[in-house]
Amino acid sequence: MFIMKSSNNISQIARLRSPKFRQTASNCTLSFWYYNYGQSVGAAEMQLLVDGLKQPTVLWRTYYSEGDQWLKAVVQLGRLPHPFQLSLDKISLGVYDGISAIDDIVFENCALPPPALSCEGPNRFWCRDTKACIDSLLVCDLVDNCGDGSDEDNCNPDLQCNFENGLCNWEQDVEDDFDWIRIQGPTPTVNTGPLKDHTTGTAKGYYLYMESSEPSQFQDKAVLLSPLFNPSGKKPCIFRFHYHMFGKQVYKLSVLQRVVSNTKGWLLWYKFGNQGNKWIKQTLYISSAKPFQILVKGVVGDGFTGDIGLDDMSFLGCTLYN
Ligand SMILES: [Ca+2]
Ligand SMILES: [Ca+2]
Ligand SMILES: [Ca+2]
Repeated sequence: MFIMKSSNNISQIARLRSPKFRQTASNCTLSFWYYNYGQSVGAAEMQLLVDGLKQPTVLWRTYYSEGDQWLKAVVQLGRLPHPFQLSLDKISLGVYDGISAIDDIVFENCALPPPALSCEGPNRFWCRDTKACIDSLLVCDLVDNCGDGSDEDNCNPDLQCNFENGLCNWEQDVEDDFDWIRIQGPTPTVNTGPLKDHTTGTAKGYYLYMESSEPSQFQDKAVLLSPLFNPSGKKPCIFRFHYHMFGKQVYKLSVLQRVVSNTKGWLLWYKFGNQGNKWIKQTLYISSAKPFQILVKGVVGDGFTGDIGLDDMSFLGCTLYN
């Protein structure tokens, strides 16, 4: 499928609509090949149109000529429980010629998990309606892995935050350089940051991000503080979170643990640099003989394409300290 732009059609939009799809599973991705070449070929974007949602969600964008070549785009769709359509929009710009084309649109891992005849063992969870047998580490992690929501039923709201209504029981540190920002849709700078949140996979959902543009400076830090937890018992306390580190100048995200007698804390995990335009889940096991707190620290890189996103943070097997 292709569009050829010539000098007599300025500022016209061509729109290709997909068939309607019913739903997708939590690991669903969409990939396609595209071509966008010409002196002023202009921009193209793919939008997600969800039933009952007025606002479209931008899934992918190309802004200008990318040379005489086909390139592959991979888009994370995740769990979409409502019917939806995709819309590919070609936005013409300028007066010279250009060609935009698309081919080989593929959905992967989008079917709901298959039913199991039985589901035994201490680390398994049997889904209520889909009868899928999933890892118990996926219970109460704010992702509908079952496809019927049963792994996210009866969870303690004090142990999870999807940022849809604020920071829950997390807090901004006041001894760092700046704060995490709660936002919907894309971050203000192009070619960095998420286009959508992780919970809903649409422009309606909220997430936190660390702004790397002015007035932030190289190595400025923004720290988010968890509530206090009781010492872990025989089993460790499990912390799950989703991060997004996309942009050439993305610097560092780290997770620390601290207790009252060691307020600087110690490093549990870190990640450096660009990880691609996708949300990634991380699971950490935490042991502590004393009441403890978790710190999530973002550090600004040397440039403005360094936005970092956070969403869907949850704890399993942990209890709040009063
Ligand atoms: Ca889950
Ligand atoms: Ca702060
Ligand atoms: Ca969210």
